[in-house]
Amino acid sequence: SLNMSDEVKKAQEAAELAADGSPPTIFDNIISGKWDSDKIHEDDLCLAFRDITPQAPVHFLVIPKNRDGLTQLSKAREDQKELLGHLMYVAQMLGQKECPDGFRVTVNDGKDGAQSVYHLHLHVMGGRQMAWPPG
Ligand code: IU
Repeated sequence: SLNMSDEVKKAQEAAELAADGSPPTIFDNIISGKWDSDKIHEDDLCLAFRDITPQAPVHFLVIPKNRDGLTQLSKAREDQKELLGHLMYVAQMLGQKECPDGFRVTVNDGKDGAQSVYHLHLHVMGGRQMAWPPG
């Protein structure tokens, strides 16, 4: 529609692209180091780096290094439960360090979730009073 925000439009285009064989995303270049990013954590399984368009004073993403079909949360397989738990554990570990008064962890899934990058990522946001409900 005419009122559709650019952000939602981008997410819808990305959803169509992802349905078509899930091409690699910009996050692969961040993982490989080909693209610069402000990394705050790295281990065998995941990487955390600051979002280039922060929505709060603290806003970083936690992503699996190996996407392995995890283009989005709803593609999770049973054998990935441990990895999913690790991502959430790292999110809270970094979150409470930077935001002792609390923080929000968000996963946008698919078109209606306004997901724009098809490589699973946990948003961690804080450093201010977050509002509810989200848009
Ligand atoms: P989403 O949940 O798929 O909409 O979130 C993607 C996020 O990735 C979004 O907040 C972007 O600002 C962020 N991001 C980034 O940090 N670096 C990039 O090079 C790109 C997107 I492209």
